Amino acid sequence: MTDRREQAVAILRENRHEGYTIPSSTLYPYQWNWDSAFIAVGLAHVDEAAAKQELRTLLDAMWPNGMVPQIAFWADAEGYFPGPDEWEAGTDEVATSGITQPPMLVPAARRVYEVTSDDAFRDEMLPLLDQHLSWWVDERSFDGDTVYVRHPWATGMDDSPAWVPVLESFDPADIATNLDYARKDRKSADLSEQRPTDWDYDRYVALVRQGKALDWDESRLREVCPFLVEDVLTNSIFVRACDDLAALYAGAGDEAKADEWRRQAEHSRAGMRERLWDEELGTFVSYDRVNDRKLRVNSVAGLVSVFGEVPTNEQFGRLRENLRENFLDYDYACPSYVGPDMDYDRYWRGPAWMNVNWLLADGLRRYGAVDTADRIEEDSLELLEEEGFREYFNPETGAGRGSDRFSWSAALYLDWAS
Ligand code: 9WN
Repeated sequence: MTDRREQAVAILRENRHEGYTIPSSTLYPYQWNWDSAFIAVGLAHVDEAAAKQELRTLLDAMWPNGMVPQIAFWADAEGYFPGPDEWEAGTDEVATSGITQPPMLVPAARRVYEVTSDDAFRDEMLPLLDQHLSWWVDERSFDGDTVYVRHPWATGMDDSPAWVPVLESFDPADIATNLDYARKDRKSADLSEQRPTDWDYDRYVALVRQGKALDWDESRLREVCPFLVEDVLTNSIFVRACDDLAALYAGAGDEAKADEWRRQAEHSRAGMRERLWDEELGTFVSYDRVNDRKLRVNSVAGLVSVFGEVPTNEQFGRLRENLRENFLDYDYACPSYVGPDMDYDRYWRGPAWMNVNWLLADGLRRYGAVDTADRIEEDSLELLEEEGFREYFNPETGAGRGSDRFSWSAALYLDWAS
């Protein structure tokens, strides 16, 4: 075992609580949705039982309506805002946040199943994953094809420049009566430069307080929430999740269900190709349903559409050109965003993230773009070898940013290095 591999295993062990793994002991002390999915992918290489348990615990936090929350507050912890009191959401079993995150847990469950060949695990997962993806279709889709989210935190790319026009379209004071709060995430001067701005946070908090005031009632929020966005990243992962659920059903011999989810994947892909493609930028973009407009930003999120095999061959040609010209022109692949106001050090406004590189490399291989996928994986491994398991990295200098001993960076290292 290399030193780095041993360290990755140690970080996952350190960050492990009862049945789940926290993303970071300094910044994120609870269970997070898509973090647990990436963590399970890595754990499957070193501790199969823990990998399965990670996903079970996440699904234990699923709401009766099928929503899997962004955060599950299984145990008290200090140092994170907004905590359980701020959200006032959850189930009889566990307090949670009131929003979700990209349904990465389905591709992760398929991965864990493939590594473990545990049919009982697959059969236990199937109805739960089905319930979750059905929730997206029933509760979070205007047209039955693409799905929407109602908070920037739900996209996983919190301060992506794509959200700025939507966040500018409302006054936080119009949707929340009380806007007092204290951030807990800027634990050092460096972190202040690497985390979202106060302007962003004011809007994040206002959206949380609006949701809480309406008891997280989906139908009421659909009427009044100013942030209803068909996020390209969420949709790409959703499409892949439908395909992966279909594959799991097919393996279990349930052809009818497999067919149902294959059809959903095709339908959602078609909706994305029709509404989210931007020929000029050469990528897929997100869509603002409240103001009925494309959010035309060259974010790595659009490139991750390959993870769901969304681009047609023609679209892939353009997207690959865009990737090569605009995203691979840095020492380290792949910046999260390129364009005006790109900031190499600030969160989702420029830095490279390991989970996105992982999704992108996986998708590029599906299109046979092996060299590009290799370049992204090699850069990622180099960053992790040189800087350690940081949360994100400056794409020009490679300097580690954000939290250290970050779980999904450790987990995905184990996947790449095995
Ligand atoms: C809000 C846990 C999460 C990730 C997100 C990342 C960051 C949280 C925050 O950390 O968001 O969910 O407080 O900044 O943006 O992708 O899941 O690692």
